[in-house]
Amino acid sequence: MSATVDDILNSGRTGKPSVMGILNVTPDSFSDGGAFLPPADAIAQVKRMVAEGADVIDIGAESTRPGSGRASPAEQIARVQHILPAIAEAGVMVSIDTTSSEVASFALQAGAKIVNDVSAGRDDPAIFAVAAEHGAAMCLMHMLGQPKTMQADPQYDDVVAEVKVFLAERVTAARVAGVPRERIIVDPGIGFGKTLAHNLALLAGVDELTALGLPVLIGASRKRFIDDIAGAPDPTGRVPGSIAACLAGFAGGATIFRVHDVAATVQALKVAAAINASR
Ligand code: HH2
Repeated sequence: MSATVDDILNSGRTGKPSVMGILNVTPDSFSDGGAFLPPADAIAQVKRMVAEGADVIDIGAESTRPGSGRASPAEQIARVQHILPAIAEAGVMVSIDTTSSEVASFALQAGAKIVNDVSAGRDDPAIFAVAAEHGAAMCLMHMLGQPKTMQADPQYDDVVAEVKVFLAERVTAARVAGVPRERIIVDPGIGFGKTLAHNLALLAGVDELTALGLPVLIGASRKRFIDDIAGAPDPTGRVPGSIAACLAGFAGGATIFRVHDVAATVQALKVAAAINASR
C-alpha cells in the first residue's frame, strides 16, 4: 500500500487506510513473544510484512500485555539497536512503540518517523519535546491504569465519551509541549484497561473519536476480546476476528491499523476501500 508519513497524517481527511505491521522484539509479547528477538529473524519478518503491503513497521521492545512488567530504556535500546537503524536505512517507514523519551530519541536519530506512545506522554512527558525536535508524528493512545493492573475491573460511566475527553486532553498536552496538531494520531487503546463491552463500545463508536479531526489508529490485532467473543484461544487463530475489528473501525473513519497479519488485513482493507470509492 506504501503510504508516506504525510499520507498517514492526512488519512483522517482522505479516508485512505494504511497498515502498520507489528514487530515485537520482546521475550514476552502476548502473541509473538521471543519469535523476533534474533536480528536475522526480525529483519526477515520486516521484509515479509513490507512485501505483504505494510506501510509502516511499529517496532516495540517492551511488552504492554496485561500483567507485563517494564523494560528499562537501556534494555529497550539494546533490543532494537541491531535492527532499527538497518530497517530505517533500507527506506522502510519505522514507528517506535515506546513510552520512554530516551528510546524515542535513539529511534528518531536512527531514522524512525513515528513515536507510538501507549501512555500518551504520561509516563515520560519529555517524549513530546523529543518528537517535536525531530518533526516526528506521534500516536497518543488511551490506557486506563498501567499494564500490570489495567485489566483488574476497569470501570467507566461512558467509555467512548471518557476516552474522547482523555485523547483531547493529551492532544492539548502534546501541542503545548511543541508537537503540531497536524502530526498527531489518536488511538482508543483496544484492550488497555477495558472489558469486552468497553472494547465493543469503542469499536462501535469510532466515528465519535474521528470527530476529533485527527487520524484514528486501531490496534485490535489478535487481542483477547476476539477469543471472548468467538472462542479462539490461540492468538494466531484470531486473524478473521482481527479483520472484522479493522473493518468496523474503518467504517467508523479510522484509517490506520496496527496488525500482526499484514497480507490478510491489506486485502480486506483494499476491498473495503474499493467499495467505499464506488459509493
Ligand atoms: N497494542 C499493543 C502495543 N502497542 N500501540 C497502539 N498505538 N495501539 C495498540 O492497540 C497497541 C499498541 C499490544 O499489542 P502487541 O504489541 O501485539 O503485544 P505486546 O504489548 O504484548 O508486545
